[in-house]
Amino acid sequence: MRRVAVTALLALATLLGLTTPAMAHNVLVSSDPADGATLDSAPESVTLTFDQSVQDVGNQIAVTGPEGGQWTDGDVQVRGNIVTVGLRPLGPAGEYTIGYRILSADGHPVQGEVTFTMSQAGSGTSAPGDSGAGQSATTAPPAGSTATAPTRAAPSAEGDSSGLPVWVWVVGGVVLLAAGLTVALRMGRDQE
Ligand SMILES: [Cu+2]
Repeated sequence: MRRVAVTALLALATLLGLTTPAMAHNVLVSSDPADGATLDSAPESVTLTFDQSVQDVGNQIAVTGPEGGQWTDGDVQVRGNIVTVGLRPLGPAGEYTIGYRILSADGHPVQGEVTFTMSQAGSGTSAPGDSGAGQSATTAPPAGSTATAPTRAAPSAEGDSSGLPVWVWVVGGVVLLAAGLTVALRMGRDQE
């Protein structure tokens, strides 16, 4: 009867072991500029480094200045786990917010923010027409929005798996374990 409990434990361990890496979203490891950095000269680009490869589909980085303008220049580039975007020459001193939304290796979008502060004003001006159609693609979407994600970035499989949150797997594992132990205990009692 011990063997049944051991089998149940092994099954649970296997289940968690196999599913945990596949379900883990990308995590931002570092950035340049670093989060919270104070700079006296403007960076020419933003680099975000993640712990896993980023899928090169529909990634967005928006850099919002202290007065609200947008400061990215050009398209977002992906190289493995590194995502970069160019910057216009920066303008006013103050806090800039790097908002990102990238497509995780597991197919889920991951978004977050990094801020840095310019201690001295530059001579640049923010991108014109912040509300224009051309700029909306580089503006960070509101939390929870999928409207701006390209359709390719939202395959039905993504919706399916995101509809099955981690707690379902955890509860499933616990139920499996409990069932295994119950069977093991019952069998033990029957034999004694
Ligand atoms: Cu995920």
